[in-house]
Amino acid sequence: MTIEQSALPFTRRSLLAAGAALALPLPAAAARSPSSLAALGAAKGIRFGSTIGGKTMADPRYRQLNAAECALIVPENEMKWAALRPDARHFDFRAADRIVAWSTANDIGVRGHTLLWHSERWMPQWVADHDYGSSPAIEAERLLVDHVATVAGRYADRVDSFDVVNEAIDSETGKLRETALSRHLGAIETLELAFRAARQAAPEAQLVYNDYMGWRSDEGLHRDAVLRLLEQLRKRRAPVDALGVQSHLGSKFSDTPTGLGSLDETAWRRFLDEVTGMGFDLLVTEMDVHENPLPGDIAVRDAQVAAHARAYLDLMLSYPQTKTVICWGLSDRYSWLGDFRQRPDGLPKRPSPFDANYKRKPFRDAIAAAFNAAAPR
Ligand code: 9MR
Repeated sequence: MTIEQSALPFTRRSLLAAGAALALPLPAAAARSPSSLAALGAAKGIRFGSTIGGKTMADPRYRQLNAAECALIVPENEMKWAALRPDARHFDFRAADRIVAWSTANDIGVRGHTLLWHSERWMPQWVADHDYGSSPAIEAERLLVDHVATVAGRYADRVDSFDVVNEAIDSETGKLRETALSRHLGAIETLELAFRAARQAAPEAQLVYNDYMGWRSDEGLHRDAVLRLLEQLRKRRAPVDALGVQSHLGSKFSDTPTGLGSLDETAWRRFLDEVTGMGFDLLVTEMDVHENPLPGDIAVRDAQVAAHARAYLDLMLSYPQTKTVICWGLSDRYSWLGDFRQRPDGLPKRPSPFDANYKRKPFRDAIAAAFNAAAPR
């Protein structure tokens, strides 16, 4: 197995060479019709996108759907440490390169996710087991800065927005998580370092803090903690441009058809007002609707998912700072939610804008309608 170790930036030419292995290209610009979500969003200054990678990258119909609807893609897993870093010395860029090459050939933008997932659980085990030596802070800093500089530098030509840090807060306690890196560097220092290294490696890119705080009433602790974190990062002059609002909507807790949870729109607007008041842009980075607590009947369920998504997008797009909307997958066939806490009635999940056979659902039309109703930005 060859492992790509080069830290050199990836040129367009090598990207295209890497993409030649796939049946490429689709005439994507032509494939995106004026009624595509990409075009409807673009008419208002909004970039619409979704994830690709793994099984979805291997499915030609999914790739085609993606190219037809999206102006932007995010590798679902392929730019995470767990995918790029077999160990402390090597990088394996093959899967990420294929996605970037495909997006280039199809005239689709790319977001990077994520330069640091600040959660021990989602980092490769070797990061915890690593020998940090007699000057552990220096070694932790070297490891982190080397990773961020190498990955952000490699893709700086093609990726104009990075989730630099993902999910740094424990939503149960509101505290910053502790990781192998932060044990040596300090938590806020670790995050600040990641942002500084990203700015240096990709000076033109939008740098984003990405998290899953949302508009449900039970998410107040998480919202407050995110605000405190953003304030701290601002105070330290860390180069953070925007907040990524993941937008995994719905409730994962209810096993009865009780609806999508109790919302606190006032608190949510207050939160967004504070974030934008500090000068941050907003992105919807991972939208889907976890519909376990909705009735099984497909027409009823799809209509409620769509209504929920529409209300949410109308609110988010009422902020001119929201210029990117990304779904975490386009088709029910592949959603991560399919593997996550089955519905109590055992029916297949329907959290995405297209069904398992790539047929558009009311959720897809709700996104289109929200774009049509949005003010230009
Ligand atoms: O959808 C992703 C799933 O395939 C991975 O197994 C998982 C762990 O890497 O991450 C999922 O994506 C997550 C994203 O990276 C961060 N926010 C929550 C997403 C859904 O769990």
